[in-house]
Amino acid sequence: MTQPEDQEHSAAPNFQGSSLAHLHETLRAAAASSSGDRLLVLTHRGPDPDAIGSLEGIRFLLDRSLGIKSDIVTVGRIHRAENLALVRALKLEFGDYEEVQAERYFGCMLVDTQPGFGHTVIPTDIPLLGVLDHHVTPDGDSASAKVPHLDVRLGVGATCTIVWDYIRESGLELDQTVATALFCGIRYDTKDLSRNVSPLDEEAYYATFRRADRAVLPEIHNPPLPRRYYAELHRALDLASQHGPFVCCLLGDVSHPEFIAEMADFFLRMRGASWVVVGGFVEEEGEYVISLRTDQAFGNAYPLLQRVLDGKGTFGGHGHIAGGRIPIERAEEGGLEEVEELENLIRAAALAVIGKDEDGGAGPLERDLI
Ligand SMILES: [Mn+2]
Repeated sequence: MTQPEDQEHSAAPNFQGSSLAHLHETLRAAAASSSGDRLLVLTHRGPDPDAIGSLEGIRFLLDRSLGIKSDIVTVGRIHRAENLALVRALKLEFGDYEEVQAERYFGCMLVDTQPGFGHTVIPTDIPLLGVLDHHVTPDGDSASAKVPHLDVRLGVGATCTIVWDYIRESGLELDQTVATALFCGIRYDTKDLSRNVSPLDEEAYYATFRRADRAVLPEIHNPPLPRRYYAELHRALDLASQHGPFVCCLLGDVSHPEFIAEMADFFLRMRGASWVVVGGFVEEEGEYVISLRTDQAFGNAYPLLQRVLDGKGTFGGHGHIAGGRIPIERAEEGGLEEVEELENLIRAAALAVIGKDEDGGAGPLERDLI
């Protein structure tokens, strides 16, 4: 499976006319044959700005344009300071997945993820009616194909852009909170239009920025960091090693998955680095989480992660970003040995890509960062 980035993948799927009308018709038909009168909206575990913005945007669209009341519920705590600041600054409120009462809902929708991803849970007793996403459908995901309103646009940099496209089609004017949330999603998933960007992302970025609350943007961009963050950063710097164009940082235990993604972005900024693998075991979630990044010149991250994971766990990606998760069987007992073994396999597979053998011989020289 490859990661196409050409223009045709930026377009909405052919819903025989309007995407908005198709979504509306799908939801209306489901609501008519159910006793539930609300729609449940979900995303992946530990939502990032693109997920958070998409959730807010879709709630706004459903309410104001389609007259459908919805509830947003999230799974997994938000840890990253920037993401917490986004929720706090915009006073966003999400429900708890554990408290969902299925009978209240005629259906559910997923944004910024698909049913086959390991970091995504959906209730089994609520029909999944819609998916808006920009990731490659994971291998073996048969559930996505059955979703009545499936809008997956691989060439688009942010799910917020897709949501904005629906809002634009509806003719609604963005309110300030929704515009700010959507802008943040597009800004962080495309790194201010510098990666995975399509013309639609550009349009959405400027349109949402025009209406965004500029006073809160710096607060979200540079929030205060907890003390613990600096300790974790110290460990990451200690553990990272460089092998020519490749930087590897396998952290053992880590407090939350967003830190892994953040470190991947951070190490990719190093001069001379063109691809990066960062991984760590998140005990709370019972999974080993891995992030892979490539620079503009290096090419797509997805097939590279496929090689590094070598059939383990679930993974996905778009453009220069890819991520995967591997369940740790004995997570309750700390999973120590298992994590160590896994990290050895990941390191060996990644080093094989740059021509190093199992013992780390041949290929580019290994250097500690510090
Ligand atoms: Mn996204």
